[in-house]
This record gives sequence, C-alpha cells and structure tokens, in this order.
Amino acid sequence: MTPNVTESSTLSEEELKNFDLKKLVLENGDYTIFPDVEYPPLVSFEHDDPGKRADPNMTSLFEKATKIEKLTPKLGTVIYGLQLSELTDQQKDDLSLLCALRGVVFFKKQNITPYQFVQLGKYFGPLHVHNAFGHPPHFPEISTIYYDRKSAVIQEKFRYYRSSDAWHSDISFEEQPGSLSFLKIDTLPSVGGDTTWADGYAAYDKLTPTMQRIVDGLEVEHTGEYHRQLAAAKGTKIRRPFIDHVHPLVRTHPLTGMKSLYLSPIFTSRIVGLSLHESEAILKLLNDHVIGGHDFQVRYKWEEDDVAVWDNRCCVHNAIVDYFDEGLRHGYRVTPQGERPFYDPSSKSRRQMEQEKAANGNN
Ligand SMILES: O=C(O)CCC(=O)C(=O)O
Ligand SMILES: [Fe+2]
Repeated sequence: MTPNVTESSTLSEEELKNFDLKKLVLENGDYTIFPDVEYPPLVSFEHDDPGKRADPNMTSLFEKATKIEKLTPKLGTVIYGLQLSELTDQQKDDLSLLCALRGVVFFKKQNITPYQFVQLGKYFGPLHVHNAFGHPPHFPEISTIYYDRKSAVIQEKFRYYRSSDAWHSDISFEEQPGSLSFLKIDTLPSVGGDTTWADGYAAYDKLTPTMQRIVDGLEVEHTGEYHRQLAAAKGTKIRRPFIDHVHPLVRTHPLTGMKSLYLSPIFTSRIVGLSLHESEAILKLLNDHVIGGHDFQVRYKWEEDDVAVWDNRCCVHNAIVDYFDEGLRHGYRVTPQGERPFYDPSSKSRRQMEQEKAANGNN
C-alpha cells in the first residue's frame, strides 16, 4: 500500500525552476506522492480560448519552424526547430488553433523544464490538479507518466490489458474537461511505448447520416469510477471527490465550429435517457468504430524529449503499454481546463464544411 504523505518542505523559486523529474525518476524510481490533503470543489469559470486570438494562417509557427511534417492527412503534425519554452504569445495562440485543426502536434528535442511546462500550460487555462493521481513533489498540477513495474497493482492492471481498453479524453469526468494536454516524454525504453490518437471529427464523419442523426444531441454521463477503483486498489487517497457530469456525445469545437465525436470510454457510464442495454450497445458500437478506425488514427513513435500537445475536444488518445521488459518510460503532463462541452445543433461536420467551401470555390 502506497503511503499518503504530506509535503513537508517548500522550495525557493530558484529551486523550483531547477527541479528535474528525469533525474528524480532515475535516482528514486516512483517519486510520486499522495498528499494527505483535501482539495475544495472546482469552481466554474469562463474559458477564454487563446485560439480565438490566432492568426488563421498560423504564420508565427509556420514561418519560424525549420520543418513541418504531417503524419497523416488530417491528424498529427510534427514541428521541428521551435522550443515551447520560448514561444511568443502569438505562437501560443496559433498553437491552440493548430491543435484544433490537426488534433495533435509534436515538438522535437524540447529543453522545457517541469517549471516551464507548468507556466506554459497555464497560458491556455487553469491547470487541472488531479483528484487522485500521485504527483511529483511541489508540482500538484503535473501528472506523472510512469509505471512502477514491480508494483503488484500495476502487474495486475496490465496482465490482460489491451490498449483498446483505454481510449480517453483527459479528465472528461470534470464539468470543464481538458482543452489541451501537454505531454513530455523524457525517458524511453529501447523499443515500444508508442501513443495513439484518433480524430474525433473524422470519427463523426465516418458515421452514416442515419447514425449521425441518432447520436446528434445525445448526452453521456462521465464518471471518475476508473480512478476511484485505481485509488482503492492502491490504497491511496482521493483528495477531491469525483462528481459525475453529463456531456454531449457530439460536441462542437469552439474554435473550428466543427462537430466531433466526444467519446471517452474509460470515463463514460451511460447515455442519458436510454435503457442500459440500449446505451451499452450504442457506446460499444461507437467505441469499436474508434478502436478499428486506423484510417483516422495516428500512432506516434516517441524520441526522448518530444512534447505532444493535443486537443482533447477533437481527439481521443491511448497509451500502448507493451514495453515493461524493455526499460523505463517516463514523462509528465499538464492539462488546462477548457469550456464546458456544448453541442450546437447548427454546427457542421468537417466533411460538410469542406464540401461547402469547395462549392463556394474557396478550396
Ligand atoms: O503514456 C502515454 O503515452 C499517454 C498517457 C496519457 O493518457 C496521458 O498522458 O494523458
Ligand atoms: Fe490521457
């Protein structure tokens, strides 16, 4: 059983700036703590998305990068030659729009520190402090990506695990779930440990119009049950109770205005207003649609010190945990919260928008 601890020391600004999680994991292994504290409930806020201030051409990013590479036609872009720790506000605004359009954006060879990571993330919205995850000392806003392979709970959790079991959109159980997520991977096994993303716009567009009419306007209950069970298995404290929230199954992206299938299988319990068997059948059908949707997925092979930035409002993701025999994998994530998900019945799918543009001769 992992002990609950209280953070005893505070660090100076200088010490925080130099805090090095890679060094800590290499020296100490699992450094995460589970402070014996209770957090107050989250309060609602008006989300002001930096992407609203973006230049539609995102010139500040495209002109400064040394190379831009698309990983698939619609999903996933790699940017070379820019440091996230040095982005101007205009570049951050443009990044927000780029993520809304491309789902996930990767930055190579990033020197950004945990301290700078937190500063960067805060630009996009208040950083979520997780209800139950262990976090690094002094950085409650950081979620550590690391599995202690010697832990019996972890062994058990991954014994029969298939990555198809864990697609999700970060913290979708909150009233205002993550808009973007920033994930740095700084330590990699010799092989394995890729991550996959699936495009929510395409997932919607790949449903037939009849199926689209069925899912449009439906609402789904999201819960923290997954984390409750994990905390119970590890014997760790839940610092803020999980509260269920209902979100639209098809959500409208506030920046692109496009419809995206908003699935988060590990955090969803049922579709509101349907019987359990109706709900389970539809959620299973949609989950299978995403799991098998290789034509709208990207699988990313990390290099050390890559950072992925993705938009949780228009893509889902999933870690591939195939590397326990191949060495250590470590990274960390921050997730700014965004708007409360909404569905605008007059919004369009990406395909519809593209067709209309083409018809108007703007393509
Ligand atoms: O380990 C990974 O590649 C991704 C883990 C994850 O789901 C996250 O950081 O949100
Ligand atoms: Fe995640």
